[in-house]
Amino acid sequence: MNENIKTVILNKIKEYDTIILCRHIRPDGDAVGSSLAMKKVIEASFPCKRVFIDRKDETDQVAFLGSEGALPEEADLNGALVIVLDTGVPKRVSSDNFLKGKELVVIDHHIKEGEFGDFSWVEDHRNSVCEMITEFFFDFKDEFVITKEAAECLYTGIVTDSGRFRFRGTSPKTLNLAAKLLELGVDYERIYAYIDVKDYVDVINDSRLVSHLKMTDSGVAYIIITNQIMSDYNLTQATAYNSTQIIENIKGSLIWLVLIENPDGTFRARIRSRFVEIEPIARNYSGGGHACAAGATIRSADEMERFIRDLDVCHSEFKKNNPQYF
Ligand SMILES: [Mn+2]
Repeated sequence: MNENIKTVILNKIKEYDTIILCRHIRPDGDAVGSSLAMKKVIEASFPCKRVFIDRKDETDQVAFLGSEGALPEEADLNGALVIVLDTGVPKRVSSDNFLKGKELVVIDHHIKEGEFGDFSWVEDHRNSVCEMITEFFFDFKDEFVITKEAAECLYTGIVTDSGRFRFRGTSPKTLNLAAKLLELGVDYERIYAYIDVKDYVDVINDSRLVSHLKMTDSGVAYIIITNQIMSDYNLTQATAYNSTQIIENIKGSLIWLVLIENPDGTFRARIRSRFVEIEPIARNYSGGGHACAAGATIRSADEMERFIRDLDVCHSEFKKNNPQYF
Protein backbone atom coordinates (compact mmCIF):
# COMPACT_ATOMS: atom_id res chain seq x y z
CA MET A 1 0.00 0.00 0.00
CA ASN A 2 2.69 2.48 1.00
CA GLU A 3 4.93 1.33 -1.83
CA ASN A 4 2.06 2.16 -4.12
CA ILE A 5 1.40 5.62 -2.69
CA LYS A 6 5.08 6.50 -3.09
CA THR A 7 4.85 5.64 -6.80
CA VAL A 8 1.68 7.72 -7.08
CA ILE A 9 3.44 10.70 -5.47
CA LEU A 10 6.47 10.29 -7.75
CA ASN A 11 4.20 10.31 -10.81
CA LYS A 12 2.32 13.37 -9.57
CA ILE A 13 5.60 15.26 -9.08
CA LYS A 14 6.64 14.30 -12.61
CA GLU A 15 3.26 15.26 -14.06
CA TYR A 16 3.04 18.86 -12.79
CA ASP A 17 5.04 21.91 -13.92
CA THR A 18 4.32 23.92 -10.77
CA ILE A 19 4.49 22.43 -7.30
CA ILE A 20 3.47 24.31 -4.16
CA LEU A 21 4.82 22.96 -0.88
CA CYS A 22 3.14 23.71 2.45
CA ARG A 23 3.80 22.57 6.02
CA HIS A 24 2.40 23.37 9.45
CA ILE A 25 2.32 26.85 10.92
CA ARG A 26 4.91 27.63 13.62
CA PRO A 27 7.30 25.35 11.70
CA ASP A 28 9.98 23.22 13.35
CA GLY A 29 13.09 21.55 11.95
CA ASP A 30 11.06 18.76 10.35
CA ALA A 31 8.54 21.11 8.72
CA VAL A 32 11.21 23.42 7.30
CA GLY A 33 13.66 20.58 6.57
CA SER A 34 11.10 18.54 4.63
CA SER A 35 9.72 21.46 2.60
CA LEU A 36 13.13 22.90 1.78
CA ALA A 37 14.61 19.47 0.93
CA MET A 38 11.63 18.69 -1.30
CA LYS A 39 12.10 22.02 -3.10
CA LYS A 40 15.85 21.51 -3.53
CA VAL A 41 15.53 17.90 -4.74
CA ILE A 42 12.74 18.61 -7.23
CA GLU A 43 14.60 21.65 -8.59
CA ALA A 44 17.84 19.69 -8.95
CA SER A 45 16.07 16.73 -10.56
CA PHE A 46 13.65 18.59 -12.83
CA PRO A 47 15.16 22.02 -13.61
CA CYS A 48 12.13 23.11 -15.67
CA LYS A 49 9.65 22.80 -12.81
CA ARG A 50 8.72 25.75 -10.60
CA VAL A 51 8.64 24.92 -6.89
CA PHE A 52 7.43 27.28 -4.16
CA ILE A 53 7.19 26.97 -0.40
CA ASP A 54 3.93 28.69 0.59
CA ARG A 55 4.31 29.78 4.19
CA LYS A 56 3.10 32.29 6.75
CA ASP A 57 6.08 32.00 9.04
CA GLU A 58 9.64 30.71 9.32
CA THR A 59 11.85 29.75 12.24
CA ASP A 60 15.18 31.15 13.38
CA GLN A 61 16.18 27.75 14.78
CA VAL A 62 16.91 26.31 11.33
CA ALA A 63 17.43 29.52 9.35
CA PHE A 64 20.99 28.26 8.71
CA LEU A 65 19.52 25.86 6.13
CA GLY A 66 19.21 28.84 3.82
CA SER A 67 16.63 30.79 1.88
CA GLU A 68 13.23 29.23 1.31
CA GLY A 69 12.70 31.28 -1.84
CA ALA A 70 9.94 33.58 -3.04
CA LEU A 71 6.34 33.02 -2.01
CA PRO A 72 3.97 31.93 -4.78
CA GLU A 73 1.45 34.37 -6.24
CA GLU A 74 -2.14 33.24 -5.98
CA ALA A 75 -2.13 32.66 -9.75
CA ASP A 76 0.68 30.14 -9.35
CA LEU A 77 -1.79 27.84 -7.60
CA ASN A 78 -3.85 27.50 -10.79
CA GLY A 79 -3.39 23.98 -12.07
CA ALA A 80 -0.58 23.30 -9.57
CA LEU A 81 0.17 20.26 -7.45
CA VAL A 82 0.07 21.10 -3.74
CA ILE A 83 2.03 18.95 -1.28
CA VAL A 84 1.35 19.42 2.44
CA LEU A 85 4.16 18.15 4.69
CA ASP A 86 4.22 17.35 8.41
CA THR A 87 0.57 18.01 9.25
CA GLY A 88 -2.73 16.28 8.57
CA VAL A 89 -4.86 19.09 9.97
CA PRO A 90 -6.21 21.60 7.39
CA LYS A 91 -6.33 24.49 9.88
CA ARG A 92 -2.62 24.07 10.68
CA VAL A 93 -1.49 24.34 7.04
CA SER A 94 0.90 27.23 6.36
CA SER A 95 -1.19 28.66 3.50
CA ASP A 96 -4.67 30.09 3.00
CA ASN A 97 -4.61 28.97 -0.63
CA PHE A 98 -3.62 25.33 -0.41
CA LEU A 99 -7.05 24.15 -1.63
CA LYS A 100 -6.73 26.26 -4.78
CA GLY A 101 -4.32 23.87 -6.48
CA LYS A 102 -5.47 21.13 -8.85
CA GLU A 103 -4.55 18.15 -6.67
CA LEU A 104 -3.42 17.77 -3.07
CA VAL A 105 -0.84 15.33 -1.66
CA VAL A 106 -0.39 14.97 2.11
CA ILE A 107 2.74 13.40 3.65
CA ASP A 108 2.61 13.19 7.42
CA HIS A 109 3.65 11.23 10.51
CA HIS A 110 1.11 12.51 13.05
CA ILE A 111 -1.77 10.36 14.30
CA LYS A 112 -4.49 10.79 11.69
CA GLU A 113 -7.41 13.01 12.69
CA GLY A 114 -9.45 12.67 9.50
CA GLU A 115 -9.30 12.23 5.74
CA PHE A 116 -7.23 14.95 4.07
CA GLY A 117 -5.85 15.26 0.56
CA ASP A 118 -6.44 13.51 -2.77
CA PHE A 119 -3.40 11.32 -2.09
CA SER A 120 -2.27 10.79 1.44
CA TRP A 121 0.83 9.02 2.77
CA VAL A 122 0.56 8.97 6.55
CA GLU A 123 2.60 6.70 8.83
CA ASP A 124 2.28 7.75 12.45
CA HIS A 125 5.03 5.41 13.69
CA ARG A 126 7.64 7.26 11.64
CA ASN A 127 10.30 9.38 13.26
CA SER A 128 9.76 12.40 11.01
CA VAL A 129 8.49 13.44 7.62
CA CYS A 130 12.13 14.03 6.71
CA GLU A 131 12.75 10.31 7.34
CA MET A 132 9.79 9.42 5.11
CA ILE A 133 10.88 11.59 2.22
CA THR A 134 14.52 10.54 2.59
CA GLU A 135 13.25 7.01 1.99
CA PHE A 136 11.11 8.24 -0.90
CA PHE A 137 14.05 9.96 -2.61
CA PHE A 138 16.34 6.92 -2.17
CA ASP A 139 13.60 4.49 -3.33
CA PHE A 140 13.59 6.39 -6.61
CA LYS A 141 17.26 7.31 -6.68
CA ASP A 142 17.39 7.09 -10.46
CA GLU A 143 14.75 9.82 -10.68
CA PHE A 144 15.99 12.20 -8.01
CA VAL A 145 19.18 14.19 -7.52
CA ILE A 146 19.78 14.46 -3.76
CA THR A 147 22.24 17.29 -3.24
CA LYS A 148 24.34 17.71 -0.11
CA GLU A 149 22.28 20.81 0.77
CA ALA A 150 19.04 18.80 0.52
CA ALA A 151 20.60 16.00 2.58
CA GLU A 152 21.45 18.53 5.32
CA CYS A 153 17.82 19.71 5.41
CA LEU A 154 16.63 16.09 5.73
CA TYR A 155 19.19 15.23 8.40
CA THR A 156 18.22 18.32 10.38
CA GLY A 157 14.54 17.30 10.34
CA ILE A 158 15.37 13.76 11.43
CA VAL A 159 17.59 14.79 14.35
CA THR A 160 15.32 17.57 15.60
CA ASP A 161 12.06 15.56 15.47
CA SER A 162 13.69 12.52 17.10
CA GLY A 163 15.46 14.48 19.86
CA ARG A 164 18.81 13.38 18.38
CA PHE A 165 17.64 9.78 17.72
CA ARG A 166 16.17 9.35 21.21
CA PHE A 167 12.38 9.56 20.84
CA ARG A 168 9.90 6.83 19.96
CA GLY A 169 9.79 6.29 16.22
CA THR A 170 13.58 6.03 15.95
CA SER A 171 14.10 2.69 14.20
CA PRO A 172 16.78 0.73 12.34
CA LYS A 173 15.30 2.30 9.21
CA THR A 174 15.85 5.80 10.65
CA LEU A 175 19.52 5.09 11.27
CA ASN A 176 20.00 3.45 7.88
CA LEU A 177 18.47 6.43 6.12
CA ALA A 178 20.50 8.87 8.24
CA ALA A 179 23.62 6.89 7.27
CA LYS A 180 22.79 7.34 3.59
CA LEU A 181 22.51 11.09 4.17
CA LEU A 182 25.92 11.14 5.88
CA GLU A 183 27.34 9.40 2.80
CA LEU A 184 26.27 12.49 0.83
CA GLY A 185 28.58 14.60 2.99
CA VAL A 186 26.22 16.03 5.62
CA ASP A 187 28.21 18.24 7.99
CA TYR A 188 26.50 17.17 11.22
CA GLU A 189 28.88 19.13 13.46
CA ARG A 190 27.76 22.31 11.76
CA ILE A 191 24.09 21.32 12.10
CA TYR A 192 24.42 20.63 15.84
CA ALA A 193 26.39 23.86 16.27
CA TYR A 194 23.28 25.71 15.08
CA ILE A 195 20.48 23.68 16.64
CA ASP A 196 22.02 23.08 20.07
CA VAL A 197 22.96 26.64 20.98
CA LYS A 198 20.78 29.26 22.63
CA ASP A 199 20.95 33.02 22.87
CA TYR A 200 22.29 34.28 26.18
CA VAL A 201 18.96 35.94 26.94
CA ASP A 202 17.15 32.62 26.46
CA VAL A 203 19.46 30.85 28.92
CA ILE A 204 18.64 33.55 31.50
CA ASN A 205 14.93 33.24 30.71
CA ASP A 206 15.07 29.46 31.13
CA SER A 207 16.23 29.92 34.70
CA ARG A 208 13.44 32.44 35.33
CA LEU A 209 10.84 30.08 33.89
CA VAL A 210 12.05 27.21 36.07
CA SER A 211 11.04 29.31 39.08
CA HIS A 212 7.42 28.84 37.89
CA LEU A 213 7.70 25.04 37.76
CA LYS A 214 4.92 23.12 39.49
CA MET A 215 4.58 19.41 40.15
CA THR A 216 1.42 17.35 40.67
CA ASP A 217 1.30 14.71 43.42
CA SER A 218 2.43 11.97 41.05
CA GLY A 219 5.18 14.11 39.48
CA VAL A 220 3.72 15.65 36.31
CA ALA A 221 5.92 18.75 35.80
CA TYR A 222 4.37 21.87 34.31
CA ILE A 223 4.88 25.57 33.80
CA ILE A 224 2.02 27.95 33.12
CA ILE A 225 3.31 30.86 31.06
CA THR A 226 0.80 33.70 31.25
CA ASN A 227 0.82 36.80 29.06
CA GLN A 228 2.08 38.64 32.16
CA ILE A 229 5.10 36.34 32.43
CA MET A 230 5.71 36.65 28.69
CA SER A 231 5.80 40.42 28.96
CA ASP A 232 7.75 40.56 32.27
CA TYR A 233 10.53 38.41 30.81
CA ASN A 234 10.20 39.74 27.28
CA LEU A 235 9.67 36.18 26.03
CA THR A 236 9.05 35.33 22.43
CA GLN A 237 6.46 32.68 21.53
CA ALA A 238 9.33 30.48 20.36
CA THR A 239 11.18 30.69 23.69
CA ALA A 240 8.00 29.94 25.60
CA TYR A 241 7.21 27.08 23.23
CA ASN A 242 10.64 25.48 23.61
CA SER A 243 10.62 25.63 27.39
CA THR A 244 9.41 22.01 27.65
CA GLN A 245 13.08 21.20 27.12
CA ILE A 246 14.14 22.78 30.40
CA ILE A 247 11.96 20.41 32.46
CA GLU A 248 12.39 17.20 30.47
CA ASN A 249 14.98 15.49 32.66
CA ILE A 250 13.34 15.39 36.08
CA LYS A 251 13.67 11.97 37.72
CA GLY A 252 10.27 10.38 38.38
CA SER A 253 8.51 12.83 36.07
CA LEU A 254 7.42 10.92 32.97
CA ILE A 255 5.04 13.65 31.75
CA TRP A 256 5.94 17.33 31.46
CA LEU A 257 4.28 20.27 29.76
CA VAL A 258 4.11 23.99 29.30
CA LEU A 259 0.88 25.95 28.97
CA ILE A 260 1.28 29.18 27.04
CA GLU A 261 -1.43 31.82 27.20
CA ASN A 262 -2.80 33.05 23.88
CA PRO A 263 -3.79 36.69 23.43
CA ASP A 264 -7.46 35.64 23.79
CA GLY A 265 -6.88 34.10 27.23
CA THR A 266 -6.96 30.44 26.13
CA PHE A 267 -3.85 28.31 26.66
CA ARG A 268 -1.84 26.26 24.20
CA ALA A 269 -0.43 23.16 25.89
CA ARG A 270 2.75 21.47 24.70
CA ILE A 271 2.96 18.03 26.32
CA ARG A 272 5.89 15.63 26.28
CA SER A 273 6.39 12.22 27.92
CA ARG A 274 8.59 9.19 28.35
CA PHE A 275 6.81 5.82 27.92
CA VAL A 276 3.33 7.15 28.80
CA GLU A 277 1.00 7.72 25.86
CA ILE A 278 -0.53 11.15 26.40
CA GLU A 279 -2.00 11.70 22.93
CA PRO A 280 -5.48 10.37 23.88
CA ILE A 281 -5.70 12.97 26.65
CA ALA A 282 -4.58 15.74 24.27
CA ARG A 283 -7.30 14.61 21.90
CA ASN A 284 -9.91 15.21 24.62
CA TYR A 285 -8.74 18.81 24.80
CA SER A 286 -8.92 19.84 21.12
CA GLY A 287 -5.46 18.51 20.36
CA GLY A 288 -3.41 15.56 19.19
CA GLY A 289 -0.02 14.76 17.70
CA HIS A 290 2.15 11.80 18.59
CA ALA A 291 1.89 9.16 21.34
CA CYS A 292 4.50 10.92 23.50
CA ALA A 293 4.49 14.47 22.09
CA ALA A 294 1.23 16.32 21.63
CA GLY A 295 -0.50 19.67 21.76
CA ALA A 296 -3.87 20.76 23.18
CA THR A 297 -5.94 23.89 23.74
CA ILE A 298 -7.32 24.79 27.16
CA ARG A 299 -10.19 27.25 27.24
CA SER A 300 -10.96 27.98 30.91
CA ALA A 301 -9.60 27.69 34.44
CA ASP A 302 -11.94 24.74 35.08
CA GLU A 303 -10.71 23.00 31.99
CA MET A 304 -7.10 23.64 33.05
CA GLU A 305 -7.74 21.98 36.38
CA ARG A 306 -9.39 18.94 34.75
CA PHE A 307 -6.65 18.66 32.16
CA ILE A 308 -3.84 18.65 34.74
CA ARG A 309 -5.83 16.16 36.85
CA ASP A 310 -6.33 13.83 33.84
CA LEU A 311 -2.58 13.88 33.17
CA ASP A 312 -1.83 13.27 36.85
CA VAL A 313 -4.21 10.28 37.02
CA CYS A 314 -2.73 8.80 33.84
CA HIS A 315 0.82 9.37 35.15
CA SER A 316 0.10 7.88 38.53
CA GLU A 317 -1.60 4.78 37.01
CA PHE A 318 1.29 4.27 34.64
CA LYS A 319 3.90 4.49 37.40
CA LYS A 320 1.92 2.07 39.56
CA ASN A 321 1.77 -0.47 36.73
CA ASN A 322 5.32 0.07 35.49
CA PRO A 323 7.62 0.55 38.45
CA GLN A 324 10.62 -0.41 36.30
CA TYR A 325 10.56 2.94 34.49
CA PHE A 326 11.74 5.29 37.23
MN1 LIG B 1 7.40 16.27 12.21
